[in-house]
Amino acid sequence: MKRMATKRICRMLVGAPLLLACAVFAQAQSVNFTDVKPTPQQVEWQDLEFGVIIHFGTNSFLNREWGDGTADPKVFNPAQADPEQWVLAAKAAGARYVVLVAKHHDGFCLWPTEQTAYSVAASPWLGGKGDLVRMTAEAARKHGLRFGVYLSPWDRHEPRYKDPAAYDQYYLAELEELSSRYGELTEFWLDGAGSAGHTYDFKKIIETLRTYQPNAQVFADTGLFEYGDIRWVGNEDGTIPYENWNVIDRHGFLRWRPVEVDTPLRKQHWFWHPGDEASLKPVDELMKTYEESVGRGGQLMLGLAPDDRGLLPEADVARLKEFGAAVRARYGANLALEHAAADANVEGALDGDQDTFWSAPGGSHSAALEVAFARPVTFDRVVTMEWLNDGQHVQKYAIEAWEKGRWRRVAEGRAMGHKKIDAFAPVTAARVRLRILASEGEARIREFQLYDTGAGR
Ligand code: FUL
Repeated sequence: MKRMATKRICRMLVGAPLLLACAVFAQAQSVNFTDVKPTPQQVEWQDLEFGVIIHFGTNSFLNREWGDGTADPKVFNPAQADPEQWVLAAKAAGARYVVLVAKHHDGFCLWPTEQTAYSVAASPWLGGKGDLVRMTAEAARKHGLRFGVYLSPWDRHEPRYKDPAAYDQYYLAELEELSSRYGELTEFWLDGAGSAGHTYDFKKIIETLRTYQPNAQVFADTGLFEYGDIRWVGNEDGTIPYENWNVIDRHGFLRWRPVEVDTPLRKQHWFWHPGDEASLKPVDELMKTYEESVGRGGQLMLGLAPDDRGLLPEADVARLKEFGAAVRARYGANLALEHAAADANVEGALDGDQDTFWSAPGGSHSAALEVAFARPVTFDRVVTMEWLNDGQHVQKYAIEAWEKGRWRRVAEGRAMGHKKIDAFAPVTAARVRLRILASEGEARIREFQLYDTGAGR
């Protein structure tokens, strides 16, 4: 808006020297972080909250994490490869999308690409007729999950890798296959590992992807930041440091770059390794990861690894199911739904419907959203969700409970964003309020939810 106004003023002014003045004037206008808004695709992607990334390939047969590109394709021979089993296990955990590593750093392709012989087509699996990208995409869609791919730029097999221009052509042709043959890609993972010192034509890569997949969200780590729509958190521990803001500054430009945190289900390992069951993360740890990723307004990407049969191990499947059940047990029964009558505006935050929201008075910088109950309720968690379509507005907030004739603060925070989980010792009250202590532009709250999780009791 501000920029359009500047243009209009500049058009009214005549004369070349004034061009400079216009440029300075435009520069001088500060852009606040709340002026930066997400794209509709970013908003939609943020609503997915939780996805899985699947690593499977020759490494799964050779007890390796980073293959060196010399593995014989003949080692890839899973007797029971079943992407539907992977997808169902992910769904039971609550995941809403699946990213398949179509090519890892070893260069082995999980689809029968026309660009190299180093693929499933050269393996004995299904007589060389198999296509794991297709099978996984179809399984995901069949069960209502979105699909995406990881195509490693770093390639330790392909001889053309030594010649950046020739390798770009190779990578672009692979990308064209992936983005034109398998339906909609929700996420495209651009991994930076191993690529230091190599030059890629990332501009062309993104251009090619966008030709076929205008809505795909490009995941990129900080080194490739300008090509991404979403950013890597910077660790693989499953934690998003708080505070987490969606708008970050890069070289003086503010950009909406929501964060994704990737962490494997088995500690340290993205691929399956034999005898590694002890590294399967316990439910408590997964819950902590969930609360420190989704609960801090970011995206959780959990790594799953089929074994040398091509199946997720039974223990992993069971753990995913337990984890999904634990999240539902904690965050399935929203006590705010039992509130006493509220006006239509407040109702927007209490109705459990993420498509409606409470709006603080227009232009306000502070406000309160109060909820009353017919009888006192006991709760130890509050989940708040900000309506982000118009930007991230809430800069400081508090949760307060009415106790013994006064408001007591039980939690406070700064960034709220897509979803914020606040935990505290159990509180029993018949009135609870969310106080917006500072917002740039009026606060809009999609959900204000209360839970009694019993955690730590
Ligand atoms: C990293 C890779 O080096 C790991 O092997 C794994 O694929 C992880 C998801 O991304 O950068």
